[in-house]
Amino acid sequence: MFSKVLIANRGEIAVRIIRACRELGMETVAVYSEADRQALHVRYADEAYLLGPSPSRESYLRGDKIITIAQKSGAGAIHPGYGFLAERADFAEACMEAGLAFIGPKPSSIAAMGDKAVARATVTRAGVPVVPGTEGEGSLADEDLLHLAPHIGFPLLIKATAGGGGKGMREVTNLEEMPALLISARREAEAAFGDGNVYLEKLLEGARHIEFQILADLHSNVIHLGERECSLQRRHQKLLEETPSPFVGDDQELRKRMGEVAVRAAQAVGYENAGTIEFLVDKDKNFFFLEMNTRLQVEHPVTEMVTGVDIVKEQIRIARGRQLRYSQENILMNGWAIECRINAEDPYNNFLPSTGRITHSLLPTGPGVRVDTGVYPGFEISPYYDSLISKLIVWGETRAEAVLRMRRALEEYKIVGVRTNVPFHQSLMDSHRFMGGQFDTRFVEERFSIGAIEEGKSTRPEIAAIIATLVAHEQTQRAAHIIQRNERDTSNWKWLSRWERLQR
Ligand code: MV4
Repeated sequence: MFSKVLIANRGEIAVRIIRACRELGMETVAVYSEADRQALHVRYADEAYLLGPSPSRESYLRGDKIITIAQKSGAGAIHPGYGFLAERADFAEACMEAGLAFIGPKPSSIAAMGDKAVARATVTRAGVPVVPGTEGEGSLADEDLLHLAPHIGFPLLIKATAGGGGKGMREVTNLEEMPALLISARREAEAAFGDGNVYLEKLLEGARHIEFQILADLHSNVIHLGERECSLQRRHQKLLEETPSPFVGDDQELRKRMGEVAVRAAQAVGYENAGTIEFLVDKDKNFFFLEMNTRLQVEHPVTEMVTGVDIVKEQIRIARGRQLRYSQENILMNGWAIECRINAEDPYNNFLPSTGRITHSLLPTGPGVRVDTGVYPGFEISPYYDSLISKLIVWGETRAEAVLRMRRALEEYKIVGVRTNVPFHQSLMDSHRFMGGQFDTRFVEERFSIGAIEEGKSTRPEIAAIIATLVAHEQTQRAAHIIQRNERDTSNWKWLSRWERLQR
């Protein structure tokens, strides 16, 4: 049985996994690229090995090198984190062949869920509802798809079977425009995944994106840890996640039904370890399986905050053959958690990635605040990887308390040297619709404008009124004084000069 884990990842998630290993008394091995010589995960691990040049293809995607390093260092297991090699069935297989435990699901589960058409067919057989669309696992020619489309009805979506994350997805409003869209969808899918296969689904408009966290051990025990609301996205990148979903709210009956269906979907592929079932939920609370993510997810901390389960430690215990420490009845959701993804990008310039050295930073702390970060002052943000630099997670007894706590934490958070999307999140916290929990997957792109709120310093009294309403609605006086919130300058530059004066 392994007691040393190689973490095949970087950034905040590598640090998160190292922490879980440390708490379990396990040794850790980091791997890093040239751009990451000074990275936090390298400093936190017991040992660290250089993989190669900065581009992912030559470093974090080099499964062969990673397996060799694991063997050389005496690690008995590999945790892939998310992204990179996490959902590559061939890598999971290669680990097993090399005598290493892959801390994740079986290769066959990854493969079955990785092909979205196979996943649809597999869960359908298990009685899980899917969005109406093409059936079966085989690839369909354009001719067949054009014939099936009117039976499914418009508007519909062309989706890549190898896809996920919206790549190769096209909205089709009528049959006439469909041939051209099929060509461009296939071309995009071929370029992104080396597989131009597509399928069709009816477009669900105004739906919410709600996912369930699954844990499954090697002894056929499968449970869910409740849902996460993930509708706030921009270009298929999630920006904020929360649990419970304001849409599910206190409808325990809906949560129970969705949770049971999520468990059934996981069981359909003999799932082991941590995974996530994504659903689309329409305004009438009809829900449909969308896809399964066969990995630990970025947003797992919100679930940890309300359930008290350390998902990463549970993943490691599962891989060691232990029984789940919880049964479904033991899982209770307490309070509310929200996560803001802090990205090094400019929200005032089309979210353009921002690179450079972080010269100063001050992290929010205090009651109910958690920051999972992969950076520190002095670290240089390179252009090679995604722009996520940290995750700000807050917990509150109620949604109102969590929102107010997030506003407070965002105000405390100071990052100097790169631009971040902190102002975007601050605007979001000021938005009526967010406060009211009234948003769907189109909200950020179609209805939300950071500029509108930025100009509107005069909206403060209005915001105060919303908070007051929210607080009154939850029948608590707790945070009532916040409505007299000062007009404070939150500019990082002012803060920096103040900080520098104090240093002298
Ligand atoms: C959908 C959908 C509506 N109807 N499928 C987006 C990425 C991938 N995980 C699946 N996604 C969606 N699939 C049907 N049949 C809505 C989404 C979707 C979405 C679509 C456009 C813009 C933003 C979105 C955010 C979340 C989900």
